[in-house]
Amino acid sequence: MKIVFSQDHKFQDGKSELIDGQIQPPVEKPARAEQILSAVTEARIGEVLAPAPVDRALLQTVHTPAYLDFLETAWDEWVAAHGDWDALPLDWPARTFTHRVPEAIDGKMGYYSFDAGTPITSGTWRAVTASASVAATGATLVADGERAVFSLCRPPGHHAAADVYGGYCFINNAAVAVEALRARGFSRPAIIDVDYHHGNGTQAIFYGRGDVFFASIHADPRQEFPYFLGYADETGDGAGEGANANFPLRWGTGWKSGYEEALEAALDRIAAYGPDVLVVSLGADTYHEDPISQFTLDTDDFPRIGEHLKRAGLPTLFVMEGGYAIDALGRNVANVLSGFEGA
Ligand code: SP5
Ligand code: ZN
Repeated sequence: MKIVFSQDHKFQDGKSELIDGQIQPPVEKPARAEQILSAVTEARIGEVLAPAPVDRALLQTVHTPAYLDFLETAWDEWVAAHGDWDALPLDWPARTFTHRVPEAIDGKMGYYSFDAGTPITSGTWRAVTASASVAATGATLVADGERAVFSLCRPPGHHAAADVYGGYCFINNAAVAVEALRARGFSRPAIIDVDYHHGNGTQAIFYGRGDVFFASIHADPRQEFPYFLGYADETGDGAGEGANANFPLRWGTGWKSGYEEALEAALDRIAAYGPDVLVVSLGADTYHEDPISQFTLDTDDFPRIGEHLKRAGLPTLFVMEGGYAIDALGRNVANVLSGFEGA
């Protein structure tokens, strides 16, 4: 399968994230994409193509104009206020507060974010628009008739909602891909999110709509980030009722202890929806050695994910999300893709 990749991912290279009460070097770093690229090249998954630039109009089918303006200008406003250091929010409009947009950059960052683990840097806007272009170009290739394409996106996207960033995500690449596919005539896209964390942003973007199905298999939000979305009783709203399916699993879940069963159940729900194209939010942070995650999949389990996805029998776009066990990340991702190709 063809691979879409942009070197511009490297412009998102933060100095710090707040994790476990400490300011630490970011878990989400450029070496991730480099490892994945070298592993898929070594595994001969397919030709690597550069993306075409993404249109602002396409981004605005997913995100609000005010949010995109904020992301584009946040770094300059932050530097003017505080100097040249990663921009991290510190205050949020929790219950009891208004939801006005303040003038101060710190207030705007709190308004538009949901965690302090996602630094805005000098290169964030360039990297996140490149990542979205990788997703959009992958969608174009699928619309042009490719059976499957891998959009090697970085930064990831599935935690980002219409006007909220967090979880290392700024622009929701999978949602951008869905809108690009819809613009090319697909009318019933389904998304399956196999990242370890719930795809809260993607769910929120499509929650009120019946024309896009969203299924997510992830760590139980009672135990795990993002904590406040991803429960099994979230089934969609209004026209979207029945078009959202969450499969939360407990810490420690492995292939035979719940993961395969949930994957089959999610794919059954997708088949019942009757989609015409599949977008896979592909995270490899389900791996047992992932430094921030608590599932127990092994390297040999990842091809099985690809095999199950292939059986859906749909044109398929893989969009890269999380995965932080840097030494095994590339192999685990390549294994999903080769499992898909071989099935
Ligand atoms: C795209 C993606 O995978 N984003 C994940 C963002 C997770 N951020 C919160 C991490 C909290 C980790 N807590 C456990 C740390 C173990 N020392
Ligand atoms: Zn994740």
